[in-house]
Amino acid sequence: MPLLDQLVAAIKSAAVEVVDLTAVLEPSTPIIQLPAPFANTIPFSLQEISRYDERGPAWYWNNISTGEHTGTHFDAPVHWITGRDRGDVATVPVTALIAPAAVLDFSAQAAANHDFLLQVDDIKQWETVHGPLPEGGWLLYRTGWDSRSASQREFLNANETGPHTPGVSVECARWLAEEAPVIGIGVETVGTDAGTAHSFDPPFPCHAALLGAGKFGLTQLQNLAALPPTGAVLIAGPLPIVGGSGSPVRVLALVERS
Ligand code: 23J
Ligand code: MN
Repeated sequence: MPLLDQLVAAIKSAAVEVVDLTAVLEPSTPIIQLPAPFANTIPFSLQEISRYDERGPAWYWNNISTGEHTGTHFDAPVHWITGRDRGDVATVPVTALIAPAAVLDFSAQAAANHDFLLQVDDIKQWETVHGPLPEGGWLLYRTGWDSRSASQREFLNANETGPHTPGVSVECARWLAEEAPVIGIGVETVGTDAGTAHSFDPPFPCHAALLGAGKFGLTQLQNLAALPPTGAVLIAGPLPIVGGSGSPVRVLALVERS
């Protein structure tokens, strides 16, 4: 049977499961909140154009308002100053949008320490068990943070000292950018950097290093718990916004069930 017929049959029989990793978009979908004096993104919303009424008797449609970085979204290299001469979200090669994924589970560590930072040694330790990170694929960083995504307050987890959400150390961000074979990192949190990363040197190292190296970010992923450590294939569909720094994205994973 041709390969694609095999794939279609496998999806139909559930030998290949399709797992949705995307948060729904609605006005309550969590968004990042940067401190003053920085400008912030808007939440998602619908503005009704017509709904089977005098404005359009047989049709319902809306305009949408959203930030590029609202909900489950894709960070393109040009999002950060280190990637300012690199690609916008419309230039991401389609081959990057269907790619293998490794899933590294640090949900226990993140539950015990909301400021947990992934280290190079954590990844190397994982590789001794599961093999190398996938060439041309994604590192998906599971922290259990998706269980908080119904509440902006729980998701951002801020107190008087700012947000407290797990992330990546400065050294690990550089290693992912310069040495790891992956095209990007996907996280469950509101951004690829830790909640406290504004105070790191450099600030927001995941954004600075990965986007500066022409790599990508995926945020606010859900259901990573349903994926195996290796073998899943990610399908990510950011909108090709010309000049865009990112886009809301539908992310699906294909998982072979034996
Ligand atoms: C702008 C400034 C800082 C950060 C972010 C955006 C994001 O996390 C994002 O969505 O890319 S940390
Ligand atoms: Mn972003």
